[in-house]
Amino acid sequence: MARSPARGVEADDALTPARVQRGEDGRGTIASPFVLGGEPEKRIRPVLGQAVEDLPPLFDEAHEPEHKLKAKVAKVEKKGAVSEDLLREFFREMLLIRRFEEKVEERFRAGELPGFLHVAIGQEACAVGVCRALDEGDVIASTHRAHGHTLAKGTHPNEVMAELYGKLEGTSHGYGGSMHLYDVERGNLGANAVVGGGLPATVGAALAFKLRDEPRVAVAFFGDGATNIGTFHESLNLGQLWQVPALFVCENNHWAESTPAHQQLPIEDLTKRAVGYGMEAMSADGQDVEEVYRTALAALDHARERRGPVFLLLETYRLTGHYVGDPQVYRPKDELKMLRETQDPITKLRERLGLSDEELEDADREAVELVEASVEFAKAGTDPKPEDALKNVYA
Ligand SMILES: Cc1ncc(C[n+]2csc(CCOP(=O)(O)OP(=O)(O)O)c2C)c(N)n1
Ligand SMILES: [Mg+2]
Repeated sequence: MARSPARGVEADDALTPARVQRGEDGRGTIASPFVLGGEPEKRIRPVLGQAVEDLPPLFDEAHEPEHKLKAKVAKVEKKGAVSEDLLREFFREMLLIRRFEEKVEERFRAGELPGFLHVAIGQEACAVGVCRALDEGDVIASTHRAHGHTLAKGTHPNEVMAELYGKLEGTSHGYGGSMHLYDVERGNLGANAVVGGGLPATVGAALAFKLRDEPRVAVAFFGDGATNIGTFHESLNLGQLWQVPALFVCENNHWAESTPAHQQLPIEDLTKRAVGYGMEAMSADGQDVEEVYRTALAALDHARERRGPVFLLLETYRLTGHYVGDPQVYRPKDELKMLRETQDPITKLRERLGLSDEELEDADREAVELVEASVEFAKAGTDPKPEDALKNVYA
């Protein structure tokens, strides 16, 4: 673990600015990451512990320097007010995610999809509201409930579906499946089967942005249950100490598997989690995509302007089981029915926009066609060769 800054040195100063010396291809060294007043500060060790020159050379294409994340980072124009046109786009995206996940459930039950799947039906406004507020060059890390985040971050449904079918054409070339959807090219650092697993990677990415003086933000999605995990606390602690441009998005759906909030959380207001770290906290109604979008914009601005990381709490609802096939015996049936009737983010937006039946049918047709095409694409995909099973295993 990195040592604290030397006494008398502000945490912020200790990390500014990393004088990054890289060639065009992103290779090169990070020389003296902690340069205070132009002179290396000897009492402070590099966070990474070891100069890059000391590391063994990279040997595999999979470890290409910086991947493609160093792409375009400049933010040119600020997003304006939320127009009706933009909200209609959000509606189409949310509907696409919903139809995609319903299809995933259907195909899983039909025995076509291997593995273990979690859908985020009911949480679409969180994925779309946050991802649409991002700038090009921002990155996200997702959870075990990752389909919506992945689609909202720009991965084509064909690639996501192909991954669920275990095909080479999938986002992780069939090696990952639902809980390991990666798309580094589109700034997606991946889904995570390990609860809380995405947070440390997010802090790492945000630290890199800070050290390279890039105007980018790294975003971690995670659930209420994940706020009980060590990596959550370690990540908030170091993220705040180092003042990295990170956004910690808590999707509070009030359940962790079959455990309700009151059996796993000692506090109701999860923004208090951030208080212990002195971190800025914001919250929004996670069923209202406009509110999520607006709040995420403010939070991202805060982080991007180097005013520190933000904890963003989204109150949301899981309008389905924990996993596909979950009989939900632990949950009152009428509660679920009531939530479906009153807390569906897609119905809410439809009402907000006053969409006609015709407009709804039009959007629905588009979503269904894309989803059907993704299934066709996936089924026609290539099965990985058994002899390649260990190809990308490093340890
Ligand atoms: C480190 C770790 N502990 C436990 C699990 C088992 N597990 C999978 S999902 C889950 C619940 C997570 O709840 P939350 O973070 O609220 O996310 P949600 O499922 O509600 O989206 C648990 C405990 C795991 N995958 N990883
Ligand atoms: Mg939860």
